Amino acid sequence: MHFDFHNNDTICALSTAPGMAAIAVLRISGEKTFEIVNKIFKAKSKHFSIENAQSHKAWFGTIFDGDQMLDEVLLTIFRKPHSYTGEDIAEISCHGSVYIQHQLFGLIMQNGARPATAGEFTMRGFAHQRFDLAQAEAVADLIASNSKTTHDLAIKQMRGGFSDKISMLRQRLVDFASLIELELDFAEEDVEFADRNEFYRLLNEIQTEIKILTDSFQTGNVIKTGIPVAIIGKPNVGKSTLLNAVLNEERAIVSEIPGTTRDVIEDTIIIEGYNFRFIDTAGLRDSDDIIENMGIERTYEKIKQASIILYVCDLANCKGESATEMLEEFRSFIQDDNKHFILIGNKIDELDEIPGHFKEMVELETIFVSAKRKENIQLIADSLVKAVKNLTLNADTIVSNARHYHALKKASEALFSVEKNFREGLPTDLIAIDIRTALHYLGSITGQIVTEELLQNIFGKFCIGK
Ligand SMILES: Nc1nc2c(ncn2[C@@H]2O[C@H](COP(=O)(O)OP(=O)(O)OP(=O)(O)O)[C@@H](O)[C@H]2O)c(=O)[nH]1
Ligand SMILES: [Mg+2]
Repeated sequence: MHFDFHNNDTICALSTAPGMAAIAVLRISGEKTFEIVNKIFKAKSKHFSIENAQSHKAWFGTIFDGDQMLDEVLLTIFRKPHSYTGEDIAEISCHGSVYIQHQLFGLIMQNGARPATAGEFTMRGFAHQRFDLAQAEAVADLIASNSKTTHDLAIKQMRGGFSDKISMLRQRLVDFASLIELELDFAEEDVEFADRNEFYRLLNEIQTEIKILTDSFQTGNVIKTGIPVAIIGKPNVGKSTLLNAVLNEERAIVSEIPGTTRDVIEDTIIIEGYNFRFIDTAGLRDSDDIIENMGIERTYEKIKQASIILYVCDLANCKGESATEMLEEFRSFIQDDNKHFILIGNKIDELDEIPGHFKEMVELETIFVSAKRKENIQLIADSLVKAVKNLTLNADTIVSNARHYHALKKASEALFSVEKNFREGLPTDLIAIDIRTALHYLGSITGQIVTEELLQNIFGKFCIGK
């Protein structure tokens, strides 16, 4: 695959999913687009001519292969530079028969186009500065998004909020770097154009911004893979029953024997558009069983990774000492500020009323349910959705792309050494190298600096036809 920005080929691909459908869309982009269309498309309207037809308008007509009519289609044209690729584009919506798709594609090839490679349309849009690299990547994320949260992330990034932020940081650094480079030009005269204190302030500000962004990566990642919700508690309290109730399927084995779940069981489910990953764990207790202990160890690992913890207790067996012990264990977990805790009082079906000591715990979010009878499960769902809204609303920009995250980390490391070297009085030319490194990494996010390898990596993952 080549990413030759100067290639003038006219490219074509099926932009809708392959296979039979009501309609299919073939997209053509490049210099010969209208010439090709002119040879195969005959508009219904007598006033239509490809030279004069208005951009961003659709035209009804017929596709001919010589004298043979292939299909009745709708042709939409976009004139450069106001198109997705920045080139002349034609989109032909034909009937979605596999035969028609195939014949039409062949016809376009015969008349001078070649098949587009994966992501080539988007790559051309990037080459013609219709959007930057982070925005192009957001297009791929948008297509891949399958829940409200991943969709929200992609839309935000596509609109460029993140790109603006990075470009702004980089521009300020560029301004400063040019002063430093100026000093290098006057090396013999030992002058300082760049005010060091102001520079430290600038470095600080940039580092703070980068830290906010890199910290948000955890949230971004969580949103992409599903918000991890760990179900924890003592053995036999009904954790697996609760998992099954939430998923609405018999996913985990349930039994009256304490220590039934030994390995971690995970499954994802979308609630109100949010992707949650539920994790059922081994009950927490002191055990002599090696396997069970391994499970308990894994449980602690999962607790660390989870964003939300559902601590389940068995209300029917939670009186006196065991209640105190349980509450202590629960309180020891909620020391962690980064997690959202919800106490689940299970097995309400076995009680006439909620025990008093739980009512006193009102400062903690507590939900009373019967996992077995699937009572009040909706309250848990509501509460989870509320918690996620808080999680995502707090951050205006969330980094969800691993490439961006690593570039930010690298930029931050370089800036760290810039400051250190400045303070230690190292020569300016050495410092300039680190500044250039930081600029390089910041620039690689939005695509101000690209390599062929990087482009290949990014666009190669796109669908063909996008
Ligand atoms: N009455 C009643 N029994 C329940 C409820 N939820 C679970 N149980 C019962 O409690 C027992 C233990 O349920 P599990 O879901 O296996 O409990 P667990 O917490 O996963 O247990 P371990 O995997 O051993 O840690 C089973 O006999 C369930 O039928 C409930 O809401 N009401
Ligand atoms: Mg279990």
